[in-house]
Formats: sequence, C-alpha cells, structure tokens
Amino acid sequence: NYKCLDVSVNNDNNITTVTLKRPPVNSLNLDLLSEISDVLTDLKKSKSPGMILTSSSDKVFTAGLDIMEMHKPDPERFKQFWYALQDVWMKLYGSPFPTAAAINGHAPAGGCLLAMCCEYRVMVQNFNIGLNETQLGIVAPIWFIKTMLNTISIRDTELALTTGRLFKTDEALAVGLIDEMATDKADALKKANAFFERFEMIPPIARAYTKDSLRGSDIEDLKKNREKDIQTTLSLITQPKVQQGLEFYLALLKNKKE
Ligand code: CO8
Repeated sequence: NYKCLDVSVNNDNNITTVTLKRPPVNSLNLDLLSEISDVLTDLKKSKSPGMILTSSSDKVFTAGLDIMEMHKPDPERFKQFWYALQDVWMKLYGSPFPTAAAINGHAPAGGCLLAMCCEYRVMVQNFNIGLNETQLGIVAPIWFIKTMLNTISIRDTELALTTGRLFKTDEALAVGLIDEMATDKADALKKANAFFERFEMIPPIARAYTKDSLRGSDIEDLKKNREKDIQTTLSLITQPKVQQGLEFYLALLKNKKE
C-alpha cells in the first residue's frame, strides 16, 4: 500500500527489497521520504534480517532531494520536508538490521546520502555518485558530511565536498565510496543479497551494537540539534542568492534536453 515504493521479501533469505518508484528520477519529496520512513519503522518492528534499497528506473537510483521542495518553499511545508529527511537519515543510518544499496543508476546528492547510509554499496557501472551540493550553491549539512566521513577518508571527503565531485562507478570503487561494481541491476541485487550471508553466524545483537558504537553519536548529535538544523537550513535555502542558484540549476536541467 505504498505509492512510491515497491516492497518485496526474498523467500530464500527473508531480506526485504525496497524499490524507489517515483518517476522520472525518484526525487525525494515529502511523500517519498514519509513512505521510506514508514517502511524503515516496519522493518525494525518486524525484526527484519536486512534490507536492500534499489530503484525501479534503469538510469537513476535517486536524483536526490526534490529541488521543487527547496525552490520558493512554504516555510511550514519545508519544515515537514526537512523533518522527514532527518527521520529517514536517523532510521536508515542507525538501523539495527543490516542494509545494502543496489545502486542501479545515478545517485547525486541526497541519492548518495541514502546509499551511504546503507552498510554496503553495489553499483552498476557507468553511473555517477557523490555529494554535489556545492555545484548547486548549497552546503551539505554536517550530518551528510559525517555520513561521508563514515565511508571514505577525511582527505577524500574534503576534496569531494568542496568541489561537489560526482564519481563515476569505477572512481567511486577506487576511493571506497562503493564496495563492489556490477554489470546490471540483476548482478547488483545478487551481490547485495550475498552481503547478508556474512552475518549468518554473527549474533544480531552483537552486530547491531557494533554499528551503533560507530554511528550512534552522529545520530545523537542531530537528535539534539533537530530544530536548529531545520531553522539553519530554511534560512540558508531562502537566501535570494541560493534561490537564484537553484533556478539556474533547474533551467540547466530543463535545457539539456533542447
Ligand atoms: N528535483 C526535482 N526535479 C528533478 C531533479 C531533482 N533533484 N532531478 C531531475 N529533475 C527533473 C528534471 O528537471 C526533469 O524535469 P522535466 O521532465 O520537467 O524537464 C526530469 O526530472 C527528468 O530529469 P532529466 O531529464 O535530467 O533526467 P536524466 O535521466 O537525463 O538525468 C539525473 C537524471 C542525472 C539524475 C539528472 O536529472 C540530474 O543530474 N538531476 C539533478 C541531481 C541533483 O543535482 N540533485 C541535487 C538535489 S539537492 C540534494 O539532494 C541535497 C540538498 C542538500 C540541502 C542543503 C540545504 C542547505
């Protein structure tokens, strides 16, 4: 009963595959984020052995945050939107169950964030992934940055973030932003499913506590600063220069077709 997601359970290993399905580019608006948040709550409640995140598109994993939610935002709607994003981040980055992303298309900005929240990333060749926020004239929030720091080195994070770098699949593999490369979606799903075999002999409590030891303090930091983070983001996003930057970027996206 989700509008923008397909949720299916693999009968062999009980791993749930959550497929983003909001054409054309799975951009993360309030509706999609709310559904992802709900599914993560369900999986935690049902003590799922694991989740794979993938996309129904054959060229985009997700295009990141829906720029329309940030362009001339209604403050109340924006607050709900940002709250939903924080929720998804806290639930996915901190999930007690293991997670893998089968990245079967481009994963810029928020798309890269969702992939990095997972514990393992398999990506189909010849797509792009990265936190390209500076290219849009916006700044990745500190919790986006911490998520990247949990994935690649401080040095590579600084270079990638200041330049807004998008990595091709093979470049992402070289820097450790992804764990494995795949030839197509089926291959990515096969490799993502194989990741969970590593935990067959590991007591779930031990693995969940270990993950929490590594990631828990990042989540606590956001929990303490949730309201402040919303206010800071709203005041940043509503600056005329930032709005002009977003308009320019939207026009670029539209014009590239012509
Ligand atoms: N939001 C809204 N609409 C989008 C987005 C988006 N993120 N991305 C694409 N679209 C729209 C396009 O404008 C186009 O619309 P239309 O059909 O009306 O012309 C439609 O989706 C299809 O897009 P494309 O034709 O570009 O599709 P392609 O398959 O050729 O390309 C890409 C797919 C590579 C994903 C490409 O669309 C792209 O590069 N998109 C932009 C990705 C991006 O830079 N996203 C950044 C979003 S910002 C973010 O996630 C974090 C923000 C942190 C906030 C900090 C606040 C201070």
